[in-house]
Amino acid sequence: SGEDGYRLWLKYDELDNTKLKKAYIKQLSGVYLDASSATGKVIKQELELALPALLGKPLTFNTKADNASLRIQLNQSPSALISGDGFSIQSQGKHLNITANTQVGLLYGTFHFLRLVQTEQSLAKLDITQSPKIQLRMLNHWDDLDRHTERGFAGESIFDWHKLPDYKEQRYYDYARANASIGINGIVPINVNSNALILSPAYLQKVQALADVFRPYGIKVYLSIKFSSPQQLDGLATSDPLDKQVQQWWQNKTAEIYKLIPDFGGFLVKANSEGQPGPGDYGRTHADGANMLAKALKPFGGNVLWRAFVYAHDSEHERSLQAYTEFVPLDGQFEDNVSVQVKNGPIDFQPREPFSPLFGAMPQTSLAMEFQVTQEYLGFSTHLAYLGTMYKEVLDADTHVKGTGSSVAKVIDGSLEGHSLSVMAGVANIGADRNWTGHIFGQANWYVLGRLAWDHELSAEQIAHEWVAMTLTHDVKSSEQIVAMMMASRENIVNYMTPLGLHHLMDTGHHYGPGPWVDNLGRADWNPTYYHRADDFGIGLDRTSKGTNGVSQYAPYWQEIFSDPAKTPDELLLWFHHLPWDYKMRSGQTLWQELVAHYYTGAAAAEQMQQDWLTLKNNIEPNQFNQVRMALAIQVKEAKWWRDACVLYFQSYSKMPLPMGFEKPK
Ligand code: GCW
Repeated sequence: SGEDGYRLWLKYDELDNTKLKKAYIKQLSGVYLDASSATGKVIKQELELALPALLGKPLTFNTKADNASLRIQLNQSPSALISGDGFSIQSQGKHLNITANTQVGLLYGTFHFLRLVQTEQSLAKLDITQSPKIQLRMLNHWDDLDRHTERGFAGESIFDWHKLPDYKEQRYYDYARANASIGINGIVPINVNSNALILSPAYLQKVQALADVFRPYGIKVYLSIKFSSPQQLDGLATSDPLDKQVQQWWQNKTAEIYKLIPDFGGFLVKANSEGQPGPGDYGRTHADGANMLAKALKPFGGNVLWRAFVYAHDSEHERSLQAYTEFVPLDGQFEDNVSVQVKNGPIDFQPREPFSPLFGAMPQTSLAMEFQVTQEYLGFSTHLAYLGTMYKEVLDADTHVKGTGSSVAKVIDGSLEGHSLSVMAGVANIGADRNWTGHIFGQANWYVLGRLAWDHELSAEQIAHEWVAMTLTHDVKSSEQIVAMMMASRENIVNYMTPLGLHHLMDTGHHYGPGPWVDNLGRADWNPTYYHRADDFGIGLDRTSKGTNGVSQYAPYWQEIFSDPAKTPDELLLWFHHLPWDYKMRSGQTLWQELVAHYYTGAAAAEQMQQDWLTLKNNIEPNQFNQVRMALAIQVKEAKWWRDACVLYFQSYSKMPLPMGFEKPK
């Protein structure tokens, strides 16, 4: 059918379950909604697009609520059972009522209702009430103004700044629909390695045009800003956050923005990290910088998202320690409209890292979660990695800072310390490719990010099932097979890239493919050898008190576990310990044997995934089938490349034979 993935999970192909379709048609004989608001119009459009297509029958709109079977209406007085843009979907006799306290809540309720139809759920006796667990659910694009996308593997940026503000691509609307359907309500269209130009009057008009497109979908625009903008744009002598003129400049600029965009979301800032300017240039702290912006935004209701991804060029601290050492002393100093945005792990979006020790360590500060959706270190858009399992692993991790049950999710959603500002952000994997994400399965990572930001208690598996049903197939056996593939996919990659807690073995700069031997880069902590420390004795980075003492940044509960190789979970063993090649593992095998086994298991699993996919040929649309088939062929080849490169390289230190059962790499 030429399906190329453009329609994402909003395909709305006619249901082939005729019995169910008949039941739906009966239950959905007429729709009542008030489409007078901009969001109301969007709801109506979506229903007009979706229901006739799904049901193969034109849709009737009723002018009176009494006659309609599906009724979409604001609560007459706000319901206390719902918070924010939450919604209810309830059966009432022959009616199905979608209610909310806000227009955007109605839009979310409508998308949830459509999801029930798309995933072929019964519409009888519904009693659903949902509110978002996290307030700001965001996508961060690392897109430059010239449409280059940093760490983007799906074509150039979807944002065409040249043609804005006058030319508004259909793609912007479809992007907004997709985001609204999963509850994403904030986007940052430009890179954190920012460009001061974005705050110039000409560009602000372009931003305004985007904000106008997104508003009816409940999506606010935020901007990454360059901390040196006052100097770069208007020739001020300094950008020192304690300078009165600089503060005034930001206040004026903020007022200028809100004149154009009354619901502007705020600023995202990467400061004093990887060459970006920041308050540190003037001997000021991150809190000084963030608070200056926060004060400018506060009168308008805007927020500052201040990133904790810092590692100073002159620091003596091991890189994974630096965010904590710089930020924890500032706890309590940030304005209440600031959230400190922390990457999920202490280094940089590796296939597996422990949770960042910052989570739980700044009780007086709102902490935002930054996940990476784009697969910078996970095989770009050619390797199939469903990241739902990884996000869940981090969200469910127990920090133990306030005893058992102090999960990272509770830190993020504000419930652990009583913060009202809560944020989850994903670094987008979206580009101008026809299928948006390069790999069809990359769409699932965009999807799961939004779904978990809405409700982090959903399981990765349940979300995968939804996505498969809406995107690929309703065939029960096939879906189960695909979901199983997805659920195992990230661990497979960990196995053939960085098993047992290894990390940062990727080749330099691009981060694609193996480079464990690289040891000649300008900074010690850019070199893979710095992290794996393979030598004649053994392998791994000692982060106990005898080593870098990274363990000291965790709660006592984890310190005890991570300090002892016998207690450290296998999957993080070499993150925390440097151990001899013949170290006895839980399995009874030596470390060397087990390391090799992981590499081989991972590569074999990639091959298995390819075999499994080929069996699905008749149940997947040919174009989607072929896209995935070709990507899997690349993945299989490259999984072996990873396996062989790493095993042979590490063998040059272990000097041990490959364990029985594993052939010599060809
Ligand atoms: O993961 C690293 C990337 C950089 C990125 C940086 C960051 C935007 O390699 O490309 O820059 O992190 O998160 O700021």
